[in-house]
Amino acid sequence: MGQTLLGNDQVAKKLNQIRTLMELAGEPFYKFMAYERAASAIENAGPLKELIAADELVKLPGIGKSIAATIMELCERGQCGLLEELSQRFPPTIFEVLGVSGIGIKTAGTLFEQFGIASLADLEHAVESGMLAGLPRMGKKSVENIKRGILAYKGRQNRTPLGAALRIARDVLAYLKDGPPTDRLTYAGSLRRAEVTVGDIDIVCTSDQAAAVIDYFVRWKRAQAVLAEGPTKASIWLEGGLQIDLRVLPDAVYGNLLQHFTGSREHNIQLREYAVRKGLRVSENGILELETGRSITCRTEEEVYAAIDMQYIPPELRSGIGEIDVARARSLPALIERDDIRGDFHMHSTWSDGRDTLETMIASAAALGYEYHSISEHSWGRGPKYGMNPEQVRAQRAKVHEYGEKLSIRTLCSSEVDILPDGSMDYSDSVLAEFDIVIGSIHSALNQTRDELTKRLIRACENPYVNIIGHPTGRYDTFNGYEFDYDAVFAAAARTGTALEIDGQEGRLDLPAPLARRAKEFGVTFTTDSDAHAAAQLANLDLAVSQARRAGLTKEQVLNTRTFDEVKMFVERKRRRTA
Ligand code: DGT
Ligand code: CA
Ligand code: CA
Ligand code: ZN
Repeated sequence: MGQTLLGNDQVAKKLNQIRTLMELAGEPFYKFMAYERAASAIENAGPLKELIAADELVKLPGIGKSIAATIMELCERGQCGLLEELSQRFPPTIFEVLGVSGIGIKTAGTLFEQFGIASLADLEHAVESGMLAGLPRMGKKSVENIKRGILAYKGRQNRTPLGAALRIARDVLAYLKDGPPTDRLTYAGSLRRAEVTVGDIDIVCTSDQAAAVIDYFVRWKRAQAVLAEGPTKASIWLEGGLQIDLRVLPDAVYGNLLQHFTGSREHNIQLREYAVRKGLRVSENGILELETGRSITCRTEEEVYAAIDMQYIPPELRSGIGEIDVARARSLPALIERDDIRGDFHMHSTWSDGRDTLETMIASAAALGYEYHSISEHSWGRGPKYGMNPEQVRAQRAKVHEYGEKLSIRTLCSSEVDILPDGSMDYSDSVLAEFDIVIGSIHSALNQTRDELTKRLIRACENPYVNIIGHPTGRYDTFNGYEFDYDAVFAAAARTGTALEIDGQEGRLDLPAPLARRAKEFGVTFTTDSDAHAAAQLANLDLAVSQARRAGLTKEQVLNTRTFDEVKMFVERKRRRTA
């Protein structure tokens, strides 16, 4: 075979499209799930080009001859017969409809087959005309859900996920550091506030050579177009339409500049209103004392907040939802910091669906300076390819300890055990009891009713051996997560001594910060985990910490800031209490 047109991620994306369209077309479960499994295998495999060259595609989990042929076709032509055929039946805009939360694949299928609803515009029209509400089995609540889903979908359009935006921001900062001299240089805006998605990337910088910096910035090789270019600011567009704004000002106002462009808009408006009552006018150029006409410039953000007579507010808390009052009363929590983290409870190796070997994962965790960590593979219900049976669990345990000792990192033997549809666990209690710590996660039957899901999660909390509920809402990219009675589950978690995870995997960030903030009110303990499926993804724990900060969590509320012995005590306490 000659060149490959598509890489792993693109092929996986197309396989997932096939999967969705097959389900839409009414194909049986086992058939379309085969493509989902194949997509996941490709995402986690080495470069396709090499696999194909070595004729090793069929060695991947869940990939037989026919799917392998589809994958090779995709690589070679960038397209395949199967997807072309399916695309004839469904227009590409059907994915807009599928992206609206509140609409499952079944509903989308019915809406398309019977009413020709094939795009977001069609769907909006059906809602507005009242046609949707007139359909059988379409209650008021479902219509409301779909309405909200449409709004959320539109809001998400053209926004970039936090993890991806951070990588681009680091690249552009590195590029700028190599250019004309700058004093201070960082990112601001929603990215610095660690919002789950960002509209654009805002870079602020101080330099006495603004013109040269701007000129260098717009010449970045990844800029597809220059949107604006002035003496102190410029905007560029990258491939795919992501915008980067740059502002350059003198170093004396760096604090004012950074504070202004970190936002949020709501936070800044409220801050200014409060400042005006104190006789101060706040802007990106400084703080003006209205009575004297004196201008206060701030080299740091801390000075800005001090000048307005309030406690420093960390960027992650600047949402304009009451933080200004709390800062005036000097009662902000001391937020958890990345340096407080002593370990990571959630990661996978090649023993389940991870991409790197057990030894690599443990060595990489040790290299991050962690005191402890746990490898938490999937339980056997995930199927023989990804899930481990109890014998494999025991075999792995010996290896984990062996590598751990060699690398002087404490190891907790763990598992990410499926919470079955009835709330029981995918291993028996006696197998669960052998683990040092257990994560319980929902991966199947996501379409249960709210009531069933609530009971399911509460029952998992009540299991004496379940210590952490993994990615509790199941949110993933544009899927908003399954619905359950949040308060009831949070209360159960607090009552039973079960921690709730803030999963840092890029698509997840689950619990979402607003729900974590709510759970905190119930006295819940949290974990911040990477859920890494490759060594490089261990860094995703940073994203989890950023979301914990947005939720206003302190280190005391997060289990993996505690020592190894304290973690053991947390586990023991629950076993004694509920066993
Ligand atoms: P995004 O980009 O939609 O994810 O959200 P932000 O918050 O990054 O918004 P962006 O990029 O428009 O502006 C960055 C910050 O700069 C924003 O949070 C507040 C400040 N800012 C920018 N333009 C204005 C403005 O015209 N008025 C006010 N009050 N603040 C502004
Ligand atoms: Ca922005
Ligand atoms: Ca901007
Ligand atoms: Zn999981």
